[in-house]
Amino acid sequence: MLTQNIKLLGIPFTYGQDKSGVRLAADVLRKYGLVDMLSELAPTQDLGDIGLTIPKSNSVYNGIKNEVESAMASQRISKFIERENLDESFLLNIGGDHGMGLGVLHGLLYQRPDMVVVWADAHGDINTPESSPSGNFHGMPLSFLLEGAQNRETFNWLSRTLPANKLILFGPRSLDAREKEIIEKLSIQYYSSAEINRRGSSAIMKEALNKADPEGKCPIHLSLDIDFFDSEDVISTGTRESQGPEFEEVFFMGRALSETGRLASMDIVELNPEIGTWIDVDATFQTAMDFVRYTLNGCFRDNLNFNSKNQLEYVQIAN
Ligand SMILES: [Mn+2]
Repeated sequence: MLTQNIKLLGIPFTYGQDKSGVRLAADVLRKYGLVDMLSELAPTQDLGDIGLTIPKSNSVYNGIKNEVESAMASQRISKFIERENLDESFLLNIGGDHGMGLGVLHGLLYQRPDMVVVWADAHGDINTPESSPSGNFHGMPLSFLLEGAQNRETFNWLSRTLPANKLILFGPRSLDAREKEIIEKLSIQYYSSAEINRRGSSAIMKEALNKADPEGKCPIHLSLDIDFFDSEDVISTGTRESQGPEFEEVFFMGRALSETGRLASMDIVELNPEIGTWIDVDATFQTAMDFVRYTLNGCFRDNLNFNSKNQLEYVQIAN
């Protein structure tokens, strides 16, 4: 499956953690020229930002902060993605915090039920509401996708789950004890940053994809939490962790995925322009731009006849 064009979607989801600056990331990337950059690679349509205007209550219910808001926003994201025609489109989602991952993947599973998910992150994001030390929803989206969580009243609209063998956890180095138990119980593929630095992203990714999809047929989704980068390399994000992958290994991961010809969607989340000095913010957003260009260039490198004047018309979504 080869995608022919790019759809860009901003998802200003902030309910998964305490810092509101993540809502601004998509617009900051647009100011950095993201749409023009994408348009040089393939016809690009900017779908605008999904309107997530439910006020944040900061109340805790059943172990989750902002449970009702998170559930409503997740459902809205899922519905939006279900209804979008993605037959020939690469979907690029800009967060928002990583709590948006539940709605994104639930929507994408409708379109691409056999997809493989690479979750590149300093953390596991696989806590259940019961196991989470913080109650922050951005540490839970994977547990909801794997187990369903339909038993929770606010999430009873969930109708799809991600098979555990289709998930690859790439780079976590800060796992809670209960998260390790869940990963072992479900036999989820898991590669630490230390292993990435020892063996290299490319070799590991080939092995991991081969295990998840031995026939090499399934579309791939990359969910990149910018805190996957080492805490020295990327500053403007909410939960930095040291001992991350070498800077270039992150890019090699992107290239290894694009070279399969099956990378069909990607999230970039947890960019926060309100954290750090302006120099930190600039470096962080430039790094995100570089990663997107490097990776998508690999996806669309065969698109030699593309002329950027073919750019699809800009459409502002109605909310
Ligand atoms: Mn994350």
